[in-house]
Amino acid sequence: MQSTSKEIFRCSLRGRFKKEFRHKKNKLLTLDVAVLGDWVEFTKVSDEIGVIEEIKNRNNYLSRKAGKARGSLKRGSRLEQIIASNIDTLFIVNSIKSPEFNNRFLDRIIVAAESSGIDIKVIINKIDLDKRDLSKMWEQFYSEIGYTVFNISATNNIGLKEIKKSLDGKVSLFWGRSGVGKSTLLNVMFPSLQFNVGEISEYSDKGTHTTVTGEMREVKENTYIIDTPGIREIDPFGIKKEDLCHYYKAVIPYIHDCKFNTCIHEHEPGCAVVDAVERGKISFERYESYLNLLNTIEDDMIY
Ligand SMILES: Nc1nc2c(ncn2[C@@H]2O[C@H](COP(=O)(O)OP(=O)(O)O)[C@@H](O)[C@H]2O)c(=O)[nH]1
Ligand SMILES: [Mg+2]
Ligand SMILES: [Zn+2]
Repeated sequence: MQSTSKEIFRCSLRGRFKKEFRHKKNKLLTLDVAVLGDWVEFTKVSDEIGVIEEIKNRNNYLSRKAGKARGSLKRGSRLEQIIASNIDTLFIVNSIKSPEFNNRFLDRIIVAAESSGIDIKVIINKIDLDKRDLSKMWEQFYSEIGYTVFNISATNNIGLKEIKKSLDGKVSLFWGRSGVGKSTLLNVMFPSLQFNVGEISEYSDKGTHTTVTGEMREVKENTYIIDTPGIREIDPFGIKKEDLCHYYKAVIPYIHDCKFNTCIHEHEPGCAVVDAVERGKISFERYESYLNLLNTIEDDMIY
């Protein structure tokens, strides 16, 4: 919902949308018709209520596979859950400790965002807990691949100015696991936000899904931020095995030199990627991350 005059309307959808949106082009069924970040046309019903008439085309959107429990159609099929649309920058928020830095998790988010063509920046929070300077090592690792990395401590207000500077005039989405400090970081940069801190989201105690909708706020003229509930797992949606390499920046320069154009860079003969790993041109860590994700795609046949 968005009106230029900054009034807030609670909108419902015209019924026809539900049918129209069921079949997306190359993808499976999606969970949501209108999503956070969408620009819409709506008719005013009252001062607070409206009906959405049109959803504008999305410049991009970030999604993942929805949890298996919800809305499964067939065995093995997974719905697409859109986190938000029309995003200028995705800040992937991690912490170096509590919870422990998890580069595999980060890589999965990177793949999801790269496949959507979204600009990515990496945040490593809680450096006040980093006794062994691991955050520096990871900063270097991800910088070398080509991502901007911010090492910060939200509670100690270290490194936040740099992040704040890069938000102007944009829609920025903050995404990452539960407890890494997304809400804290946003509250420290913009005290008026008052996002809840320390909330365990995504699953209730019984293990069922709770709402996973984020929240968009305008923090300055034309500057929007989206806080999201923490996530526990992320499987990028709709990525085929043969396409995965396109979302690994470090691997891309080599993929056209493979002997077979069907190469998925696993153990095919004449694979230029494997060769580059052996020659130290691609870090083994990066390659292992690639293989790790490749293996999880194997099980999802339906697109
Ligand atoms: N030590 C430390 N704790 C932090 C930092 N940033 C956030 N926290 C704590 O981490 C917990 C989770 O923060 P929260 O913002 O709710 O995380 P979210 O789930 O990603 O939104 C809270 O107890 C915060 O006080 C930090 O820089 N250092
Ligand atoms: Mg939060
Ligand atoms: Zn190859």
